[in-house]
This record gives sequence, C-alpha cells and structure tokens, in this order.
Amino acid sequence: MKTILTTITAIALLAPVLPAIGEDAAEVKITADKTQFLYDVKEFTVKPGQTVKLTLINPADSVNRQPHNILIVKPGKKDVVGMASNAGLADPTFLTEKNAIPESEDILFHSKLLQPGEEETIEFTAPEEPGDYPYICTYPGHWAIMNGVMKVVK
Ligand SMILES: [Cu+2]
Repeated sequence: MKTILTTITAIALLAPVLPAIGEDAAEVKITADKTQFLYDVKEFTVKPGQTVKLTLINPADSVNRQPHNILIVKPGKKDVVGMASNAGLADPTFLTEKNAIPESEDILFHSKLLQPGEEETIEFTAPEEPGDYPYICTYPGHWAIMNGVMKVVK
C-alpha cells in the first residue's frame, strides 16, 4: 500500500513538469489594414515552446493594393531588420523571389510576401526565452508603423 501511495504521489509531483504534450496551439489571425500600413493586431501573447499558428491576411478589397508580409524577429531587432528591408530595394529580386525578406540572422520566422486577396498561415514553435519579440512587415517603408509585439510569457 505504501508503495502504491508513493507511486501516486510521485506521479502527482511529476505531472506539472512534464512537457506540455497536447497543449493547445496558439492561433492568431492578423489582417493588414485596407488603407494604412498597419496590422489590426498590435500584440499577442504565447507561452515558451508553444506551437503558434499565425495567419496573415491581406484583404482582397485592400484600397492601397499593397503587398505585405510578417516577420518575427529577435527582441530589440525591429529597427535593424527594418532598415535592412529598406536597403533591399537595391536588389531587383528583393520584392519577387526574396519576398521582401532581408538576409538577417535576427529573423526567426516569416511568411511570404502576400498580395491583396492572399493569406498564409505559418506554424512555428515559440521561443523558450521569455521576452518581447517584435513582428514587422518588411515591404520597404512599412516596418516603422506596420509592426507589433509577440510576448512570450511563462
Ligand atoms: Cu506591409
């Protein structure tokens, strides 16, 4: 009997530290504004290591007809990656093959460059390190206002 109780106690104690198998994925939908260079979601929160399904929608009835993408970057790296995207204009393939994604080790996850009427869902595992992870659109000129923050909170 004592052995059984000990076993039960051990399982109860272990349970909270087991990996979060089957934990719900965070599903986030972000829509680009039809007129301004803005996302409708400025902030969302996920847990460290959580599966994230992030959908970016560029509305078919966009008034400004701008392409948009979304990149999640390392904490504090919004401006560095944004400036790199402005510099990308010098490369004729930047807006086509490269989806307006600059070459940078500060980029963690990204979508393609989406035209009006397109949407894409990217799936990734949230960083283990808690912090504020900026997301930006790197179509040149957008990032300074077309941005938000993915908060990773335990
Ligand atoms: Cu944009």
